[in-house]
Amino acid sequence: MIRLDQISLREIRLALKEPFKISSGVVSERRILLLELHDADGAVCWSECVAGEWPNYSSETIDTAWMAIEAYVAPRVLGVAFDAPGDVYEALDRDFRGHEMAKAAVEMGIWGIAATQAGLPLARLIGGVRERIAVGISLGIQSSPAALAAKASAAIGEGYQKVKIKIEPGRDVAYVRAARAALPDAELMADANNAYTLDDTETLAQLDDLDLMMIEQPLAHDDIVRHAELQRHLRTPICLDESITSLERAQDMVTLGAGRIINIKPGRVGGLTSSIMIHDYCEEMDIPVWCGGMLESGVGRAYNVALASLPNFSLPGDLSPSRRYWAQDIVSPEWTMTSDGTMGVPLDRPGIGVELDLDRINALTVRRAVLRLSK
Ligand code: OSB
Ligand code: MG
Repeated sequence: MIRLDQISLREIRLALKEPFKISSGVVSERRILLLELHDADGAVCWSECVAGEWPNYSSETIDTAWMAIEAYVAPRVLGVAFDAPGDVYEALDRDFRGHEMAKAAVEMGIWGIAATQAGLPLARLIGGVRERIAVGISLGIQSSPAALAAKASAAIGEGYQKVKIKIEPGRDVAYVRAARAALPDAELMADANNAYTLDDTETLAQLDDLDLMMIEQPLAHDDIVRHAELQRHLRTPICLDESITSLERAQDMVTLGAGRIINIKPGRVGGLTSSIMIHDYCEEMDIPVWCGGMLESGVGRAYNVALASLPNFSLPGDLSPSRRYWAQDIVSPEWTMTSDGTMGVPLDRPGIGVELDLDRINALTVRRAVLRLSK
């Protein structure tokens, strides 16, 4: 049984090694919302809310998530007894629309608490089967096709099993073509973050000649129907990211033929239970899935790694090692990748598998709140 008696929120600032540019915005320093959850029996676990600085990926931001956790999520879990962590998703979904990232941060932390209580690694508690997971890299929009080709080649040289190329109108076909010319055999894909409309079908169809694994979220962030139309004109599989916010949206994608692959981000779908439901459904429907990323610190990464150890996560995730993002992560051990492009799933200890560097986190903290049951 789980019954939380305290959730501490804090915001830390962590500078990315280099700015990360996507079609809808650029970020140089992450504002990261960390949660420290306390169970009444003494178990403690940390989690991370993946909401960004601006509402350019989804409508949520770190500021809306902070407010939503304080005002709506925490009151639904503090002091409430849950038999199992799998019960939390429904309790947060009922008569409570949206705010998936805010909900997910708490829901995932409760899974972390449950793993700690059970004495199991989180990956095992959720049914993970892999000891190592395949790692890809997501490259932000670069200044020129040549700069992109150089970055992509360096990444393949380091062992990454997949290179994802961010594109936007005017920085698409020529960029991807340059990467393909440099890397004839590499697993390449593109991610448009909603930058196109059906009027761009001809441009997107040119990518068909470049042998991409998939094109991620070319059309609007909440669209399914137009993606189905676009998929009819493309040989390359469409992968949906932003549009898949729940199991029902995954079912819509499959029913309408709006895509053939799903990028699962637990923050986007309301947590691990929802992620597992989407994973299981896709496995039944023969839809491969992979774990997306939101430039997480080592805390959020722990949950992604556990999730990616499930059987149908058959494609490399956006799950790069700590050093790809940060001069120094906030966890130990840091997340590392071996030269075969894999990352180990921590299986040697209960819980999320990493320790937090509290001194460092305190030094990086710019805002705190402690939420308790008001008695
Ligand atoms: O669309 O997958 C995306 C980062 C922020 C917002 C959206 C996306 C991304 C990434 C980063 O691609 C992947 C990573 O964490 O390495
Ligand atoms: Mg994406």
